[in-house]
Amino acid sequence: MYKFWSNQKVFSSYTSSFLGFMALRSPFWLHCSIIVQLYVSLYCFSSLICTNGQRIFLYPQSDKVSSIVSKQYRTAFHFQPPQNWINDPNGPMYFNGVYHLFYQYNPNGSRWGDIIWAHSVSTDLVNWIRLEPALSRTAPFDIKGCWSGSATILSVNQPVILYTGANTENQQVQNMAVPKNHSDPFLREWIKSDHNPLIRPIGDLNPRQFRDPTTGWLGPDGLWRIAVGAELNGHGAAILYKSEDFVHWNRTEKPLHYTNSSHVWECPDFYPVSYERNRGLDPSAPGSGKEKHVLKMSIEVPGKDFYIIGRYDEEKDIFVPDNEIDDYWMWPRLDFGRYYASKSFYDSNKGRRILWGWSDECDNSTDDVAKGWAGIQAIPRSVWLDGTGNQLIQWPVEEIESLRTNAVYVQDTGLKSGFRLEVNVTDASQADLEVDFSLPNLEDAESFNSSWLADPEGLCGTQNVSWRGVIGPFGLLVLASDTLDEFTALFFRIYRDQNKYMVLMCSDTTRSSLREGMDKPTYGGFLDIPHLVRKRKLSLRTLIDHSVVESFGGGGLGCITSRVYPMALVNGSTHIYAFNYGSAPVSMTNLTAWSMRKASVNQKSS
Ligand code: DQQ
Repeated sequence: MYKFWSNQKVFSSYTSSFLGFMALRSPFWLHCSIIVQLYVSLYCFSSLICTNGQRIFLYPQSDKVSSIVSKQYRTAFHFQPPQNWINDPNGPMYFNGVYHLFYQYNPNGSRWGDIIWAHSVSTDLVNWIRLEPALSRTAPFDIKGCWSGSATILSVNQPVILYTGANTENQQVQNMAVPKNHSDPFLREWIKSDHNPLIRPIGDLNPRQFRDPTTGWLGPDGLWRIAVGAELNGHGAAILYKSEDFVHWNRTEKPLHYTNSSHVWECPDFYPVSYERNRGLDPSAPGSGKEKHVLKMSIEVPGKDFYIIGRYDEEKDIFVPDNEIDDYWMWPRLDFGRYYASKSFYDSNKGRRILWGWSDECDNSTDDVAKGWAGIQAIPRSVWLDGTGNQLIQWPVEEIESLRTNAVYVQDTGLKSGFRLEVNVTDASQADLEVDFSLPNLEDAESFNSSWLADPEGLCGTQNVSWRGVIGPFGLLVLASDTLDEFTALFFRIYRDQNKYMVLMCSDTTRSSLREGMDKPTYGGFLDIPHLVRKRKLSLRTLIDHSVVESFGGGGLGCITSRVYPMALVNGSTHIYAFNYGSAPVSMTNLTAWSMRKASVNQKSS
C-alpha cells in the first residue's frame, strides 16, 4: 500500500511537471493540465492528507483496499455513530412515541476520553437519527466526564436523567438533568439541575469507584429508589438510596446487594422480570409479590455482565438471591462474548423489557485511530425469564426482522460426520440465520467432566472447532473466505452427565482473520436447555453484520457476541456454511437465512 502510494506521488509529480511545461506552449495543453491536476488533487484529498509523505487516512479509498480502515468493517444494521469512540448505552427510554438512546461518546477521537452523552432517537429501534449531544462536560461536577446513568419517567410527562459526573477532584458524583423543552418530541436539550451533585461518595465509599445510577423505581411507601454501582470496603456493591422528590437522596442502611469476590460493580441494572415471552414489567407498577427480580452488574475483570435472579421484598427493601453463591465467576452471564455495561428499560409501547449492550473492538487502538471509530451497540434484545425461573432468555427485538430479505430455506437435511453445506444467501456479510438441529444420537454423547464447569471458555479453546467429538462440534461457519483460511465458528458440543446432558456453546474466532494484531479468543459457556432429552432439538440464531457476529443458542438461553475483522470482507467474498464435525450425525430440520437490508443509522444530523 505504501509502495503504491509512493508510486502515486511520483506519477503525480511527473505528470504535473510534464503538463506544466506543455501548458506554457498551447491552450489545449493548458486545458489538459487543469483537468489532470484537478483529478490528481481530488484523488489525493479523498483518500489521504499528503503531508511530508505521512499517510493520514480520511476515508477508505475503495471497498477493495486491504486495510483496517475499509468501510466494509462498518456495520449495516447495528447502532454506531459515523465516527469516534463509543461505549456504554445510557438512559434508554421510550417517551411520547420515541425511543431514545444516549451513549458514552468521545467527541474528540476514537479512543476513550473526554466522555459525554451522545443522543439518538428512533421510532422503530432499527433506524436512528443522530442529535446533538445531550450532556457535555460543562460544570465542576462533571468537568472530567459525563459518565453512565439511566433515565426514569417520573410521571406522564416528566423524564429525568441521573448520571455520574467525574468532578474537578476526579471524584464520582451523581447528577440530574431534565429536558429543556417538553414540547420538543425529540427532547434535544437537557438542563442540569441546580442541586447537582445530588449524591456524593462519602464515608466508606471509594470516591473513585462510585457510579452509574440505575433507573428509579417507586416503592409502596411512595418513595423513589435507585442503586449506584460502588466499591464498598474494597468489594463490589450496589448501594441503595431513597428519595421523596428525586432530588434529595438518603442512603439505606444496607446495600441492595454486594459480594466479597469482586472489586467495583459498574452499571448495575435492577428490574422485575416476566415469565411471559417478550413481556416485561414496569418496575414502578405495583407487583403481584410473586415476580422475580434481576440484579445485573458489570465487572471489569473479566469485562463481562453477570446477573443474579432473586426476590425483592419491596416493604423491607431486601433483595434475596435464589442462590447465595458469593463467587461471581459462578454467576450466569448475559453474553459470553464481547458485551458489556448493558442497560435495560421498560418499553411501555409494547409492554416488554429491552436490553442494550456495548460491544467493544477486537482490533487495537492504533487501528481505531486509523479507522476513526471504535465500538458499537449490540442489537437491542427483549428479555424475559425462562420457565425454570433460573435463567434469562434474550432475543433480538422483533423490529430487526423488518430488514430481512431474500429468504433461503433448507429443510430436513442430514449432516453426516465431516459434512459442510454452503448456505447461499445473497449477502453473506449481512445476514440473519435461524437453524434448528435435531439430535438423534444423543445417547452416544461423551462423558462430561465436572471440572470443565470452572472454565467453559477454556474448553471451547482446547476442544475448538477442529477437535472432533461425538455430538459436535456442529453449527455454523460464518464470514468464511473462499479457501476457508478465514472463518468464525459457532458451534455446540453435547456431553452426557449421568442422566442429563450438558450443552456447550462456543464461538471460535481464532481463525476469524488473517490480519495480525487482532484479539481472536474463543468464547463460550454451558447452557441449561430444558426438555433437551424429550425434544432432541437445539436451535441457533446468528446475526452477521460485517465486523460483528451475534449468536443466540437454545432459543436465547445462551448469547455470544463476537467482533471480527476478516480480510475476505475487503479482498474477496464471504460464505456461510452449516457443518457437523462430530462423529455422530445430526440433522437440520429447518434452516432459514435472510440477507439483511441496510438500516439508516445515525446518518442525519439534527
Ligand atoms: N464506563 C463509564 C462508567 C462505567 C464504565 C465511563 C463502564 O460510568 O462504569 O465511560 O464501561
